[in-house]
Amino acid sequence: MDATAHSAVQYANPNPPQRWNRQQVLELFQLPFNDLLFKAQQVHREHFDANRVQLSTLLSIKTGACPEDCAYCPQSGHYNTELEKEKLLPLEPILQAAQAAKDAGATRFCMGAAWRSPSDKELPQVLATVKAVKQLGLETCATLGMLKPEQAQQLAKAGLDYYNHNLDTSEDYYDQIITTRTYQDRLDTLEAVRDAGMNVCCGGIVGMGESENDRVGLLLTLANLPKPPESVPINNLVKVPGTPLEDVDDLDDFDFIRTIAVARILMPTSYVRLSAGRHEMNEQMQALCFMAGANSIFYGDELLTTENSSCQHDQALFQRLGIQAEA
Ligand code: SAM
Ligand code: DTB
Ligand code: SF4
Repeated sequence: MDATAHSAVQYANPNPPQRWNRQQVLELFQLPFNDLLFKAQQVHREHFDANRVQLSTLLSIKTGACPEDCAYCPQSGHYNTELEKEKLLPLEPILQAAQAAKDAGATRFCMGAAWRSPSDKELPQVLATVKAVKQLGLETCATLGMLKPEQAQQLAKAGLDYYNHNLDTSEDYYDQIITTRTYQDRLDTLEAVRDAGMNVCCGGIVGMGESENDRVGLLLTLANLPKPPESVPINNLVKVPGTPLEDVDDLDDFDFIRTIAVARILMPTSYVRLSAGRHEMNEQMQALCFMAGANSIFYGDELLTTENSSCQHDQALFQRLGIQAEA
């Protein structure tokens, strides 16, 4: 089928959620680059101001010694990445970081913990932290691992606006990357988050040696969730020495940009976040990602444990591109 004709029909009615099939998604990936970018930019402009980007700032509130074996992750206790481990941070330094993020222009503050799932002992401290961060006038986001439905409800009640839990890759490639939790575990957590009424932030990582078919599978699963995630982080693998993926081949830059463009087309009303890996990208590459429909970034000198493009650098880039930060 001609992908252009098909998707034109779909764009006409983005409500109720669209259902995509594998062939349609593959056809999008295989469009000539300029056609794909043009289409993505059209979809983007139907739903968003094309010159506005949302800023989220990350903080690792509990670092390292994670029992999971995610092959990309510097915080897994299974690998020696010479990371400085840290217990759950007390409220005060978290609030200071949140205030600094707000002062620098971020609208959302995302707290990450290297847990398989939050313990009953530690969750109350996180709930109090979420409440306090929200009182600063920031949107709140957390990524704490798997959640049971009751835990998701407690977080929602504390005022958590977004929960980040990524599918990371396709179901087919998944067991090459993580063995300590299943794809279904991830889908169950996403369901618990949805049922609790929070916004879902869910995406994945590319550049982990996966095939184009795996990138198709990841985006297809995301777009066909009962409701597409409000926020879709697309990470380009940050290769950390000591992790099993430290020497994996780079993904072709154009294939990364294509992944952003296809995400934009499949999930027209979602924020697509140009996420980890930005520090390793030049300005032209980032500009093409914005052209392809990315409209959110992680903003701050650090991601969780690795370097991010600096705030200063990002502000200069926005200035050069005429991009405004969402207020
Ligand atoms: N432990 C929690 C979990 O995995 O659900 C939350 C924190 S975890 C670090 C959040 C996400 O960061 C992962 O799902 C993965 O997508 C991303 N991530 C971690 N290490 C990365 C890396 N080296 N490069 C790119 N993305 C990475
Ligand atoms: C997401 O998709 N990417 C962020 C956030 N969600 C939590 C994390 C990226 C981590 C990159 C490696 C690090 O800094 O430890
Ligand atoms: Fe642990 Fe999350 Fe890293 Fe996996 S991605 S090892 S669960 S911190």
